[in-house]
Amino acid sequence: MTFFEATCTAPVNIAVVKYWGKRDTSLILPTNSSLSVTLSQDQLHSKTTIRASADFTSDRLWLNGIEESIEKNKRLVACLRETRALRAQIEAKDESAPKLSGLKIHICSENNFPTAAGLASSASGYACLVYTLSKLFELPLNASDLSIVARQGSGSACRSLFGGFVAWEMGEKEDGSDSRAVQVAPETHWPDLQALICVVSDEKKGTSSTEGMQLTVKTSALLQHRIKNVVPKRMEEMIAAIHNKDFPRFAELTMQDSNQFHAVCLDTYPPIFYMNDISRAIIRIISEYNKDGIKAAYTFDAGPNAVIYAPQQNMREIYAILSHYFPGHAFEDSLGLKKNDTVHA
Ligand code: 2P0
Repeated sequence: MTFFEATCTAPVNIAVVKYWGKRDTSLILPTNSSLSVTLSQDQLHSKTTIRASADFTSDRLWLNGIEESIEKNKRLVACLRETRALRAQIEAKDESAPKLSGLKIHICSENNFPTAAGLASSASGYACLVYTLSKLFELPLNASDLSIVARQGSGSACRSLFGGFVAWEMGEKEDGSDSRAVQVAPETHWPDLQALICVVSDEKKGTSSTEGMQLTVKTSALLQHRIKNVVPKRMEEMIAAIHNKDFPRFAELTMQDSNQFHAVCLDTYPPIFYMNDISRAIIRIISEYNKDGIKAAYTFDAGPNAVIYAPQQNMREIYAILSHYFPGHAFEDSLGLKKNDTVHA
């Protein structure tokens, strides 16, 4: 059997200025810009292998070893359509280029962390899918161009095309051609910053991000205030804090943005609750720890799990404090920018 094959990995990213809301649900254009930190892919990553062959009779997909339908997944279909069209342009220009755009493909993708744990599996998954397709088809696109395709798989995926500190610029155009990810600072910029993942629950979340955010767009007046009056200035301040490696300011902005994201969820009608009692206990513990000066930042996404950002020197202490309050739980391997830990609470 003759075949063409590519295998790649892509990392998880955790937002410090959150994306929540779409102005266009099919192109996945957001209502505000966002900014995230990409974690090291040494521990948390998606890995995808894609093979194209004239012997295949249909496109097929396996996620974590289980076959899933491609046709039912409009977003995956969009990523395939876009990358095949780009490949077809190459083949039209260069007679000698192998005719890959017309071949059926088989996709195998897996995460080395629990998909249901709400740890941004769609972000690393779609970033990995699009990056692997670009390698298979030898597309002459940079990471920012590819982020436009990955965004159509899952919004947050566009930020996982880069390491380090990454902004997703919302853009203004209707066709989405300026809604893309850009690197604010590389992964080498702030090695002292670490991330601790606290797994509060590995159950699948009740309200999916995709459904939840559109209910927020429809019903929340607070979201309109956030979009217009808060995020534009916060993006600028966050970028400055990152460039200056100003941890107290970075931490304050991160916690405020997490708080406002969850306030916007509460302002949705009917309200959406992502945090639970343990999440709120973690907020109280970190707030108490920061009483005499900011030494750590918490952030929560669309689920109860916490991510704690802190300078390396504080991480052992934070780990010890959280283990004290949530004893008897398994501690998993280190993860992160240089090294993070997972606390099961
Ligand atoms: C973020 N989240 O910025 C925010 C914070 C969750 C809370 O991006 O519909 O899975 O696929 O574009 O990307 C989760 O939303 O939603 C998310 P879709 P996605 O990381």
